[in-house]
Amino acid sequence: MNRQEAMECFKSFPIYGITAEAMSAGRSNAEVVEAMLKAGVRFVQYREKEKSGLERYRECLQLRELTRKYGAAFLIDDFVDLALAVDADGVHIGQEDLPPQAVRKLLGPDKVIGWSTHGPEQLQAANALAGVIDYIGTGPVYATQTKKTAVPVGLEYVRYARENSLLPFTAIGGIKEHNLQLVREAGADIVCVVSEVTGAEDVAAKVRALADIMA
Ligand code: 3NM
Repeated sequence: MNRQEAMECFKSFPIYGITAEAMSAGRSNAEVVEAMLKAGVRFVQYREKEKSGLERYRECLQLRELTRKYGAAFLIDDFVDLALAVDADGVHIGQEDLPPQAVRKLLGPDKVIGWSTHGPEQLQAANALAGVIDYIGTGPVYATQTKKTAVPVGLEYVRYARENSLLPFTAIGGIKEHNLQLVREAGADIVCVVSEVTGAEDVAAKVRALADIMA
């Protein structure tokens, strides 16, 4: 799929899926991702910072095949080379990674770039890069074990993004079934819910329950 089609996937379902094998109750990323896809997730990010390059590559080949089968977009966290090698639909980068312009140069014009932002100043920088990047992450809304060093920015930043972002955004960080309604009310149309989904006993049922709250 092209960049525009991938962004249509981003907007087409309220739950953005991210892998976290260490928090997947012993299941493989492929198993968890397939359950997400069956429940309607259309935008999946591979995020595994601790594995070897070879392990990541092998796993992404498998996930690329799986996401294609379900018509879902597939993004890679951080690794531009890996994204190119497996023909992913784009890359998600953080504030400490290669700058968006450099990533765009490497990826060319037809891939999605997502950028994590953690406050108004970074959101304004993202606005200035509209066209280079396609969407932003806004978080962490709440404290999270998935990214321990990150300082929570609260619902206030979700409200700020709703009012000020020129780009589509996804709220992230510590979002659970029990606080999702508040995140939605603060203005998020799309949410990344990582450990609450990957660690759920029934991943597909959890995704459906979250999507119902967002509906
Ligand atoms: N990025 P959970 S917070 C991967 O704020 C990530 O940019 C964040 O995991 C950011 O849903 C986060 O398990 C972790 O809290 C989200």
